[in-house]
Amino acid sequence: MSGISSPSRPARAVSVAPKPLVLTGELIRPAALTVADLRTRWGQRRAEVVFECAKRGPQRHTFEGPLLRDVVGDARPSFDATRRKDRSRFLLAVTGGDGHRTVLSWAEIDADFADSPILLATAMDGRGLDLSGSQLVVPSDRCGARYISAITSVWVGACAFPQT
Ligand SMILES: Nc1nc2c(c(=O)[nH]1)N[C@H]1C(S)=C(S)[C@@H](COP(=O)(O)O)O[C@H]1N2
Ligand SMILES: [Mo]
Repeated sequence: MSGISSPSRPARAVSVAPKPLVLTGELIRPAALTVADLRTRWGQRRAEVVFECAKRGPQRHTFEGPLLRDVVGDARPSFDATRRKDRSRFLLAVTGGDGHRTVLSWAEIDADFADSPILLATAMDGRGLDLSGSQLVVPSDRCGARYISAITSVWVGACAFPQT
């Protein structure tokens, strides 16, 4: 029999799902979360955004995902949650898969301060981000630099003030 059909090569297991996003820093309950965790364990918000990229001009996307505040809040930052002044000392540093990193202040996401609906996206334009990793969504930013993609970690902690 000619034309032996060699069985097609099995697709290489594309289980290259990214490492879970690590919540670290001054937290009582640090955690490692997959995009599936972010989708199933917290309520999902939707954000239609336009941000400006310095190189590529305006970018329009629809994102879905939980509020960063809800996710990080469940990791229990080690501030006194009943004191606004204590919460206002805290920062968050978000790192992407390529090392791009940005900071937020806790007050940006805190309901008693700026109350910004910043998301940890689980989907962009209707496609799950399970294989690429979560993306930070900052609807109030005019520029795209803080829309960190392929998030690997979110560090939470008090600002290290210089000793005086
Ligand atoms: N991990 C990572 N995320 C990143 C960047 C980056 O260099 N690395 N660039 C930012 C910048 S400058 C912009 S404008 C947006 C671009 O998002 P887009 O590629 O989805 O349009 O991604 C942001 N997120
Ligand atoms: Mo950009």
